[in-house]
Amino acid sequence: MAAERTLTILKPDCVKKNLIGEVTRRIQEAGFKIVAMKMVRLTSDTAGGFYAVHRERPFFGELVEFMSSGPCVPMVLEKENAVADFRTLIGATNPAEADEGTIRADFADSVGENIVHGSDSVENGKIESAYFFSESEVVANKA
Ligand code: RTP
Ligand code: MG
Repeated sequence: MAAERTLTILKPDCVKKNLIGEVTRRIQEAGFKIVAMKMVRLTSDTAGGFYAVHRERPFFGELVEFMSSGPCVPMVLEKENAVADFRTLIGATNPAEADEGTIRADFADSVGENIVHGSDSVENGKIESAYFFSESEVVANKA
């Protein structure tokens, strides 16, 4: 059976701070295999669609504005227990509460601008991966 997958996005702050390499290195060092990757500039509509679950939250407008403020780098990652292990690697949503040595603790400025996204369930990982990647863009899906 294929290992579990999760969807991450290196958010616009990660790209602006020239941290694509460092964050990707940490992800790979932690044992995640990158099976899809691209750089995209989200629009308000595509950012809002991705985070539609947060539509009614007070921070939604800010979130959409931030996520469409510059290019970002979505990736599909594969590893045993990928969803939970990735959220451990990135740390809590608010970097002030994130464990020492996590990606958000080390690089994020605020709860809003927190460097990376990670899917919160296997099911959402599948939905989120399909939001960015067609079947043929996920290399491991090819024969
Ligand atoms: P993500 O979905 O990006 O991986 O983050 P998460 O699961 O740790 O947090 P979630 O509750 O899903 O929130 C999604 C993103 O919304 C922004 N946010 N801002 N200003 C605020 O209080 C606030 N709360 C959340 C963050 O960018 C968060 O990652
Ligand atoms: Mg979330």
